[in-house]
Amino acid sequence: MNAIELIATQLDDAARFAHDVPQFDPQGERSLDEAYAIQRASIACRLARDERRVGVKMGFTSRAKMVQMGLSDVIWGRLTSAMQVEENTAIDLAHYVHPRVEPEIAFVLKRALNGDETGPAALAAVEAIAPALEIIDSRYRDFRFSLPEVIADNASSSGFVIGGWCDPRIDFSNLGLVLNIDGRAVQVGSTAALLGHPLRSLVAAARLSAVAGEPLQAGAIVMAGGATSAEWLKAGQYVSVEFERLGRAGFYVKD
Ligand code: OOG
Ligand code: MG
Repeated sequence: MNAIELIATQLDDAARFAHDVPQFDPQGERSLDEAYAIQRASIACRLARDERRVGVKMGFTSRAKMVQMGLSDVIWGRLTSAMQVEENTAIDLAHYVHPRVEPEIAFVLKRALNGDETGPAALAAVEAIAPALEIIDSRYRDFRFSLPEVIADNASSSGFVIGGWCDPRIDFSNLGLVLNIDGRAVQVGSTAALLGHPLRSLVAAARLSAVAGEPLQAGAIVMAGGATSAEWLKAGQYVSVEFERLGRAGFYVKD
């Protein structure tokens, strides 16, 4: 096993058995190519266990998230079938290290996308958009990481919840949203926080996926990135996001 496969396996084990691992590159000295190679190898372990690739998640597409985590490059990760959490079901904290939740918008494609799409061309390939929640769970101790480390760790991707799909012809450039925990508003934001327009996140997802040799296909889900800071999850909570015009998505955390 080479160094990339070794780190990939450690991160895969950490995600699978819900334990943390020490940082392997706290100063962020590894190249981003190497970091994405670790990510690819770690996702390959999941695919070998019969999970399917279902799409892509974008990270650090809003200022709120960049500031919260202290990093400013847009990153991406791979979504697999096992990460999807059905709406209004309960997750069990035993399966996570130290999860957080953040409000996102999700796209599903009806056509494949190349790496050099314009915003309008990317929009024409969108089947539907939906209110969504991402459950992020860094595998590193204390949720602390450098840029190559978070990339290697699949951009902290852990789970995603998608609400009802909506017509993408709705103007979703600046829709208000509220993240609620147990009925209390804990974060308020707008879809405009995502690179000024969530479509820019989709265009970036198409570009980065194509560069990686895995262009986005019809049916792919794209999570556009957290519009606000993330909140810690605790036992017994009910978490929901409410979007202007798009509706809501929610899930429970087991007691
Ligand atoms: C990294 C993942 C960032 C987002 O939506 O910006 C991300 C993290 O915050 O742990 O998912
Ligand atoms: Mg996110």
